[in-house]
Amino acid sequence: MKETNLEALETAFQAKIDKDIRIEPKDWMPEEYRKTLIRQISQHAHSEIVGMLPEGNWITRAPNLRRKAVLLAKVQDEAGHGLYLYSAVETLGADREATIDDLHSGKAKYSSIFNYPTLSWADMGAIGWLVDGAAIMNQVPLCRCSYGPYARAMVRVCKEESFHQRQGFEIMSTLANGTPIQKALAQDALNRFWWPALMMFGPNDSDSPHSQQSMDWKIKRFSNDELRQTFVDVTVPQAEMIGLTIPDPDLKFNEETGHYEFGAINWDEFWEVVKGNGPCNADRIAARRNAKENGQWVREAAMAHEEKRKAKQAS
Ligand code: FAQ
Repeated sequence: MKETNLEALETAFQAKIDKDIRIEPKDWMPEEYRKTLIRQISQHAHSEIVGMLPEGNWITRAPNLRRKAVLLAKVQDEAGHGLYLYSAVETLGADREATIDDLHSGKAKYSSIFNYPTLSWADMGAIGWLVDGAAIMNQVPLCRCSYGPYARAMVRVCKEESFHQRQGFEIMSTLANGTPIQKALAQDALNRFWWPALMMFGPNDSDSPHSQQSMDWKIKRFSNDELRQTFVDVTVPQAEMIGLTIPDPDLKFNEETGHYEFGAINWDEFWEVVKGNGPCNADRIAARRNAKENGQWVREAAMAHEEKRKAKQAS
């Protein structure tokens, strides 16, 4: 393509973004915009699917029928989110199977948070409250993302995530108001999930190579640090309300700024987990690989059935 032609296309594309006009799959887009979206949306899809594992582990051990039904529904919602997101990736010309193979080979990233173990029932509360809470904080602005299919998928995802967040907070609140042992379980879950939840928002803005371009393209509407701060400001009073303590001796409210100041995040831990060396990375990938291999016969049977149906219809 001629230089001037390309420049004109790029200018028209940015003008659309600046006017908040959505970019749709058949519209012209810069290759880097397409690549950025494929990267982010596929990582997001993988996170939803891998994110089913830590909670799936507790479905058979939920303390009563109501809790079991709710947890089952939540984990199924996450599968649904993964499916919308893989479909959104396909609208960009990416091959779904290839993106999944990248997850299984360790090439593709997924959220660091899902590489931590779920040790007690209280972890189901902490995940809903903190992990879904952080996910909503990050995903509500994505409903206004410049890429149409991603933005539309996020609307439904966010509605479901907000139910997830509330059910998690309700578990935490029940445990925190229960026996001393139940309260201790809730506090222990908060202690283990607090810092990994803050890491979910990604590196500090000064160390985030993609943020500026993604903000210029209105893929991201707020920076990693802005969203993390909002999450802390919203979540600390919730912990106080149910009598739990945030595990951060440096946490304090700044009257002047109206924000909570918090302690240093352990970025070495974050990057180790992202690189594949977290407590559960190997287990998570092995579980996904097994699911694909063990499900092969189901896919083959479904295809054979479809072929038979088509042949019958044709005759
Ligand atoms: N974990 O330059 P940035 C959920 C990577 S869904 C692993 O700041 P960007 C629902 C990043 O990819 C949770 N890697 O990157 C649920 C990049 O690496 P690359 C997932 C991370 O894209 C709840 C590098 O670091 N949500 O929880 C992480 O501008 C409960 C540099 O970073 C989404 O995916 C991390 N935490 O900003 C399910 C939302 N953070 O690609 C089950 C959509 C950063 O160059 C149970 N994604 N990295 O190799 C986003 O909003 C963005 O992609 C960010 C990162 C904010 C995650």
